[in-house]
Amino acid sequence: MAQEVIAGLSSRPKYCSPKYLYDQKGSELFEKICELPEYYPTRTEEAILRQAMPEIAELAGKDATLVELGSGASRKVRLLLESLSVRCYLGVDISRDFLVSSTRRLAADYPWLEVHAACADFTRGVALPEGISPKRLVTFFPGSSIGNFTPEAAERFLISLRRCLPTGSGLLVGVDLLKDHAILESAYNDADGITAEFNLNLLDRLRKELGFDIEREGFSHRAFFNERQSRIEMHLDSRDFQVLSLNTKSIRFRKGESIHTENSYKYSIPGFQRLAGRAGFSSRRVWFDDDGLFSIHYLISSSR
Ligand code: AVI
Repeated sequence: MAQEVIAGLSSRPKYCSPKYLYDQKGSELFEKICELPEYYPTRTEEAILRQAMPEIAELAGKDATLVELGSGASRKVRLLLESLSVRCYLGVDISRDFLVSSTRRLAADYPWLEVHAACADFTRGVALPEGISPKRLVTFFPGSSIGNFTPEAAERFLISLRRCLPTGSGLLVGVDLLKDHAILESAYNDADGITAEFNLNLLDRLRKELGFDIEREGFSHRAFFNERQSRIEMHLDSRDFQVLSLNTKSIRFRKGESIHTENSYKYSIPGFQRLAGRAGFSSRRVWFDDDGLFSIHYLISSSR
């Protein structure tokens, strides 16, 4: 983490991988974001899932193994566990304590389910742990987390995922859709400032875990829609000129210079299907809400 963060802060423009937003506090703040009135993706995706469940169950078939990427609080997967015929569940998340407590709760609530947890950075690729060799595998990647990759990285990620899945495996993936910019921007600039807290928490983490002399008071949260790139960008803007130091390393900030902390790409349905197709996944079914806010795709991995 130290190496990656220093490399990001030493480059121009400065950036930090969004995966570092998710320590225990960051994961809790993200759960709060999901409840915000402005943050439409979570409730919209849940409503689509509920409606689509009979069809998803049919596509997934009997006795499936369900792998959830970025499982977080493992809330949405409960909808699947209650409607699909699932024998085995594997939650994968980078935030260890959060993962352990949420998969423990799942194991207690569904005693018939074989529950596994893997603390892993799935952005580096995915491999199934030993002992899991499913006949039918469905990977669940909700929340439009795929939008936090650049399209090129999303394609590479899907290719690496496909390579470790048996041919014909299902991928159920939530994808946020392009829409009115005002709706998008307010989802990342909520009135209660929870998204700002989530972003600024990264600085607390750099101070506590890496020993940076960095204070959140020196920065402010900024999020906007970049139309050309079709993405929301989240930044931490330096309020003034400042020099941060870590051991012998010093990092200078101009007033207004930012750390780019996250991209959240927004797709059209055909645009995402084309991307998935290039990665060797064919589209079986896509569901979306009446307002066209969010989509859920059921894709199948091919053999190539
Ligand atoms: C996890 N990910 C899909 C969220 C998003 O919308 O890009 C993270 C987030 N960042 C700010 N608000 C939510």
